[in-house]
Amino acid sequence: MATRAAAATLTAATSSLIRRSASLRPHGLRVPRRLPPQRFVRHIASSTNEEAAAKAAAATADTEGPTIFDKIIAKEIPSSIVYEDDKVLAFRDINPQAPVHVLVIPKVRDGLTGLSKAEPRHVEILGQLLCAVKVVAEKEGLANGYRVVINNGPEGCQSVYHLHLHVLGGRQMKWPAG
Ligand code: DGP
Repeated sequence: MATRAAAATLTAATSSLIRRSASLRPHGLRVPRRLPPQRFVRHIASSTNEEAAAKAAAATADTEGPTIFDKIIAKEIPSSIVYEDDKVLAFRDINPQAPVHVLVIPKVRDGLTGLSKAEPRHVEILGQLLCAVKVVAEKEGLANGYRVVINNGPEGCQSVYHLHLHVLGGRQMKWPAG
């Protein structure tokens, strides 16, 4: 009996809470239903191929091991170099996402498999990479603007574990980025 009374009180309290929260919502604004965890995971997994490839790469790769960029730096495989100095190399992306798509990388990785690995000792090279981006943008004639992207980790769609800045330009960018 006592249990039934307690349950009734609880139901009444819950209904009142739901009514109150509904009245707090701005008129006409529908609050999205939260996806249960499993459906949320499936939703993420079923997105783009790039996302799946990045996740697979991160799961199977030895992110500390050499990457394709080491071969590009050593000029063992060809690339279209846009800018080079003693610390930085900039070359065209093999899979361009814009009329201009250049990757700017440190010649020595020094633990910078991704931006999340940055430490105080990397401050100088990080600044040099950004300065190189500016030079690349000027060389490529991107006077009307451009975008600089760093993908970090599986959810950032990173596929090569050697820090690199994407310089994208030559078309109107959209926001928010996908
Ligand atoms: P990310 O997904 O942010 O890790 O970007 C890696 C980029 O590297 C990707 O846009 C394609 C590019 N890439 C991969 N392999 C090569 C290559 O052999 N040559 C060149 N030029 N770019 C490459």
